[in-house]
Amino acid sequence: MSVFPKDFLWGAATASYQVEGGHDADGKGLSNWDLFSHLPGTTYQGTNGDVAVDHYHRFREDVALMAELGMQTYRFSISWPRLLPQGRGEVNEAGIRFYSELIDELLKHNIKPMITLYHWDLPQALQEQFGGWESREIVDAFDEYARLCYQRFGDRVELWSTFNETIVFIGMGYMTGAHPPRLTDPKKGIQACHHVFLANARAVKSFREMGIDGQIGFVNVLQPNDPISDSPQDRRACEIAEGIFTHWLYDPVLKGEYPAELLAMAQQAFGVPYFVPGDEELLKQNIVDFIGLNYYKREMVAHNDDVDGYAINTSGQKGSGRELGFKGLFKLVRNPNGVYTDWDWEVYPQGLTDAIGRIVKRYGNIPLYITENGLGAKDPIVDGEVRDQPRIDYLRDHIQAIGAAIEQGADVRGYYPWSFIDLLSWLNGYQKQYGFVYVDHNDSLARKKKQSFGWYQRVIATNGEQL
Ligand code: BGP
Repeated sequence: MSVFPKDFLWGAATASYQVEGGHDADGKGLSNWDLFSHLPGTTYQGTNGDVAVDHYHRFREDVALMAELGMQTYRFSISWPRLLPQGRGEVNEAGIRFYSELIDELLKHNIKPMITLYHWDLPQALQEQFGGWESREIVDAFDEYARLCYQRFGDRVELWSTFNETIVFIGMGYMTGAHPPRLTDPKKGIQACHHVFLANARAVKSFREMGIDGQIGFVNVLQPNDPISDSPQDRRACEIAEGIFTHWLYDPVLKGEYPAELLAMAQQAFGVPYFVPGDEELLKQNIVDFIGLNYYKREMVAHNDDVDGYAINTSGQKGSGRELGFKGLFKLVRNPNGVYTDWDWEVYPQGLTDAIGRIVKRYGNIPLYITENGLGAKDPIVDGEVRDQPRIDYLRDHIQAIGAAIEQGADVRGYYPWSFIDLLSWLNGYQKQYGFVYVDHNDSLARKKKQSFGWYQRVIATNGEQL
């Protein structure tokens, strides 16, 4: 018998900027990524999402493939500037129509939509008007956008999440400078992160006030940290890293407060986050219904006495994920015994079971969805077939790791591998593939099922029994 509950949801995920294209179609406004990806030296060989895989025009064909795969749910994000070209105010009805038709098409095939409101594409107008996430004004703007989405799609969509991976868009946007708005300013970053938590709380409040029949959650990276040695310094460094990478991001949305020790450290070092009266209550009173967990890898931690700064990159490779650290506190280091992908991410399925266990221990048995998990690789084409056995192995081991967490009592309700289709990797172009469906960039973006497609079809059909 399968360890997965009968109503467990099997799906897959994408995000607007990475699949849609149609960057200026039918009245869409400019996003921060539309601008950023066109600046010299920002992305792999100057790749961008102008066309991406043209899901905007081909969504019916894509949904047909999802249905053939047997997907029961599909996680996608809404492009804020497609609905509100200036970020606030005038609504672009053509944008509403696109998502509305996508939702109807999914429902027609019995695929439950899970909407992410913010997967990093900010209306550039808001960046220019008041500095985007740096300003408190973003909280009202985000609430207005969220309400518009609830109003137009809330009759048909039950699963919502406000944000995707704050650590990435804030960490890379404001600490390492690798994402827009390209700043290296922890003070601004910590405050911007506070505004994300406030915006989440306001959007959760509106969701409930508007009586939307569904659940609303928050999606975070799930990155377990382990110390590289047993020394007290490395263990302490790991505690701090875990506090920053996990507790700082999860506590405000699940407990309505920051972890006390780290809050004191941040306020002492940078004078932020800065609270105004009402912030604490807003956070406390608007706890999310579930948490979405994006799991790819573990990161080992060592005490850091030598590498200076906070954007330190101990890997030397762009996008390795080992860019953030703090002199005197910690750095992320390679595991000498680890198995790594071509992009230097540690493959460690056990970490998924462990990390879910840590979440349950700290926050109780809250509903969980695994909202991303996958292997980024260059898939070989042999005799015209896309052979992605390493992806099958990766996903199988991680599905087993989720099964183990369920057996230990965790309330995991669904699984969304990243990604349904090969798409744009933010900084790595189209060469880092994740999908069950291959896209031929030399043949007018033709779709082709990979080896993993048939495999995942069986996994879904047997509710995870046949891996
Ligand atoms: C997550 C993002 C996704 C996706 C994935 C893979 O952080 O939420 O949007 O891109 O990582 O990352 P990458 O494309 O860098 O390999």
